[in-house]
Amino acid sequence: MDKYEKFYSCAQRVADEFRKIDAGHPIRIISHLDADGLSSCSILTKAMKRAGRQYTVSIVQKLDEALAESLANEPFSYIAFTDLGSGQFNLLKKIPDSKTIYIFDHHKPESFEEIGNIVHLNPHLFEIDGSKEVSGAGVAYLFSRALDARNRDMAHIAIIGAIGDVQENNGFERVNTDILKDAVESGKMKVIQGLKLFGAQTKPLHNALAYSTEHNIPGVTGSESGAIQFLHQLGISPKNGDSWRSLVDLDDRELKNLVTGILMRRLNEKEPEAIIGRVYILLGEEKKSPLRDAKEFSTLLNACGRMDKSELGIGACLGDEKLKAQAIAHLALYKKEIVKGLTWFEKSYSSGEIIRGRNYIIINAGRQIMHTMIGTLASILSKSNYLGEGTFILSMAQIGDGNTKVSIRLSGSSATTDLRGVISGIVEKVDGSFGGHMGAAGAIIATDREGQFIEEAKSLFEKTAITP
Ligand SMILES: [Mn+2]
Repeated sequence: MDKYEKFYSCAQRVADEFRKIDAGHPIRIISHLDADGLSSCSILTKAMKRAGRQYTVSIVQKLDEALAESLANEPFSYIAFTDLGSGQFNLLKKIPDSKTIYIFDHHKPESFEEIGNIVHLNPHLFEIDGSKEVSGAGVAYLFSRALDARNRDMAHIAIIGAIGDVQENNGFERVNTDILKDAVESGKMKVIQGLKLFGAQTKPLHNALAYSTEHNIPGVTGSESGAIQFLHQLGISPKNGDSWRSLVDLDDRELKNLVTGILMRRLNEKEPEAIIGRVYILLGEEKKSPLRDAKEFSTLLNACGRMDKSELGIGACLGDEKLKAQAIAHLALYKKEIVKGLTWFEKSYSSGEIIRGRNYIIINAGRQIMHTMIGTLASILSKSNYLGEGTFILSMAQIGDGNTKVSIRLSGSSATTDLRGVISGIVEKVDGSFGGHMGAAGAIIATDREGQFIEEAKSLFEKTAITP
C-alpha cells in the first residue's frame, strides 16, 4: 500500500468505527469559520443527516481553553472537529476520556501520540502534506464518502474548501485531484481552461480586468479607464445597452481577442500565460451567480464566516435557495468591511501610525477593524503591490474579551518562509496560542501583552533574512 491508500483506508476504518455509535447519541460538531471550515462542516452535517443522526453545530474562530472546558462540561458523548483540532491536542486532553473525539483535520498535528478517546484522521499521519494536498473539507469528505457512497455528491464542496485554503495552483496535488474526479463524475463541477479573473461571473469585465491584482496586465491593472480603453482597442464593447458586461457574456470570437490582447500586453511579464488556467465551475449554480465560480463561492463562504453569518454559508453549500440569497446579500456587507479596513490602513500608513521596519510592517488596529477581518486585510496587502516582496505583514486587532487576534503573511508570491514557525517563535514569549499553515498563520495573545509582543516581533523580524 502506498501512503495514499493507507490514508484512504484509515478513512474507511474511522467510518466503520463511527457507524457503530448508537443512533441515540447526538454528535457535537465544531468547525472553523473560514471557507474551508464551513465547507467541512457542511459536508459532515449532511452526512450526519443522511445517516439519520442528530447533531448540533458550532462554528468557532479558534479552539482554545475556554471552548475545551465548555465541551468537557456538555452532555455530549461524541464530539467531531472539522478543520480544527490536530494542532490543539494538549487542549483536547482536558476533555474527559468518557467522551469520544473525532478529528477531521489537515493542520499539522501538535503531536502524533495516540490517545485512547481520540480518533484522528489527518493526512500528516501518513506523510501527506496537509497544507497542499487536501483541505479540512477534503478530510471530512473522505470520511463521509467512506461512511456512505451517496456522499460522493458533496465532492465539489470539498474542492471549494481546498480553493479557499489556497491549495489550487493551476491544478491540485494528488488527494485533491482524486476528490475533484468525484466532483466531476457526480456532474456537480466542471473544469475549464480560461482567464483567471476574479469576478468573471459577477463583476463588470473592465473591473475584473482592472482589479486582477494577482496577474498584472500593463496599462490595465489598477486603471478602470485603461481597462475600458483596452477593450475598445480589441473591438469588445464593455457595455450591452445600459449595463456592463461580464467576462462570461463575451462570445467566442471576443474571448479569443481578449486572451490574445492580454497575452500581448503581458509579453514582458515573467510568465505571460500564467493568467490562463483552470477555472472551476459549479454546474448547479446559475450563470452570473456569485456561486457559479468555485473561487467566488469560497470568498462568499469566507464572508459569511467573518461576518458572523456562518449558517448562511453552510446553507449555501447545501443548496438552500433562501439561505443562498441571504449569503449573497451579506457579501456586499463584507466587501464594505474590507474597503473600510483598507481605507483605515492607507490613512494610518501615510500618517506614519503603522510600525514599519526594513522587512516588516506591524498593523495594530485595536478596535478599528473587526478581529475576524485582520487576516483578510493582511492577505490582501500581501498580494497587492503596496509593499516590497518579502515584507512580513503582522496585523493585530482586539477581540474584546481581553485577547487580541494576530495574523501574519509575507508579501509576494514566491517566498517560502514557514510563517507558522515564525509566529510560534514570537508567541511563546508572551504565552499566546498559534495556528495556521506555512503561508498564512495566526495567533491569539492577551491584549495587555500587545506591547511586549510587538517588541518581540520587531526583534525577530530584524534578525530574519528572507530569501524570496
Ligand atoms: Mn483548512
